[in-house]
Amino acid sequence: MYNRRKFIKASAIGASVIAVSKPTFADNVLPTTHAEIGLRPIVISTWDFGIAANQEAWKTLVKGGRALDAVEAGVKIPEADLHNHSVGRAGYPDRDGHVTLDACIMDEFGNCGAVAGMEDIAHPIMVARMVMERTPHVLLVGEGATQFAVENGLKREKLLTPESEQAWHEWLKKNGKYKPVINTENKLYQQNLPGGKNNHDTIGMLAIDSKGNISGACTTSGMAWKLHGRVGDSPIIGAGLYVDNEIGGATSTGVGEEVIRNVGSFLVVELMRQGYTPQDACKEAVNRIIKRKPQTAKDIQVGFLAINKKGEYGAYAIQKGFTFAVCNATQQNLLVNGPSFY
Ligand code: SD4
Repeated sequence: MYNRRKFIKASAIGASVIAVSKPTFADNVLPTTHAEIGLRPIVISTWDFGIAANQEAWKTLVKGGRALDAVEAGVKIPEADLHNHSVGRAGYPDRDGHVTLDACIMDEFGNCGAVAGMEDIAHPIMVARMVMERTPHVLLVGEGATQFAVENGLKREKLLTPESEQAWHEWLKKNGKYKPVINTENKLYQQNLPGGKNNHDTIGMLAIDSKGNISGACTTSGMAWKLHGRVGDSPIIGAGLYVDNEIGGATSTGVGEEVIRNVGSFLVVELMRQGYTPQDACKEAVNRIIKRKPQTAKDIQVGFLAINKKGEYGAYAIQKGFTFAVCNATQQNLLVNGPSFY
C-alpha cells in the first residue's frame, strides 16, 4: 500500500548537496542559495556523469550559444565514454547481444526528434537532432534510423566493446531466465551486473541559455539485457523528456516502462504550469507511479529532474541515490543528491 506517513517524511527532506571529492570539483559546496537557483544560463543533468556533460554544455552557454547546441554537445560526452555502460557507444547490449540506443531532443520551439533501438551509430543524440531538423518526422527506429544516420554522414560501426561483450557473456552464464535490470542503487540490479558498478544510467539534460530559451536532450542504451526491440522512455517525447519554453523542462531516468505509463516528463511540466515548484512537480510524478503500483515501486528506481523558466530546478526519485549535476556561472560542478520517497 502507498504509505502516506513515509511520503510526508520523505517530502520534508530537501535535496542535499554533495561536495565532490575530485580536486577539479568544488569541495564544500554550500547548499544552493535562492539567488543562485535563479541564475541563467544554467544546465542540469542526471547522475554523476552529468558533471562532465554539463561542463561541455557550458562551453556553448557561456559564449551566449543556444541551449539546443549546448545539450547536444553535453550529452555526447557520456555517449562517447568507453567506461559508461549505460549510454552510447559502450552501452551494455540487449539479451541477444545487440547494442541498441535510444535518444531524443527538444528545442525551444517545441520541435523534437528521436531515435529508438538504433544500432551501429555511436551518437544517437546527433541522429535525433537530424530527425528533428531534416525530416518532417519525430521518431525513427531500428535499421531505418541507422540508414538515415549513414545517409546523413555518420559512420556505421560496431559498438559492442570487449568489456560489454564480456559482461553480457557473464550474464548469459548466470541467468537462465529473462530478467532485465536497471539502476545500481537497486539490489537486484547490483546482483545482475558484473561488480554492480557503473550503470548510472540515462543522461537527461536540460539547459536555459542566456536568451532564456530552454532545450533538453536524453540518451541511453536502456536496460541492460533487455529484450531485442524493447524501447524505454528515453526516446519518447513526453515520457523521457519534455520541454515547453514558456514553462520549463523535465527529464527522467530509471525504469522506462513506469515513466511511459505515466507520461512522466510531460506530467512534470504540466504540474509546473499549474504552479508546482520543479521539485514538487517531480515528487508528484513519482507519487503517481508509487500509488499505481506500490509493490512494483519498492524494487525499482525512477527519478525526475526538472527546471522552470526562472532557472529554478528540482528532482525527486523513488529510491535514494539519485544524483544530478548543476552548472551555472557560480559553480561548474555541483552534484546534488536528489530527495527520494524511500
Ligand atoms: C530506460 N529510462 O531505457 C531508461 C534507462 C534508465 O536509469 O534511465 N536507467 O528505461
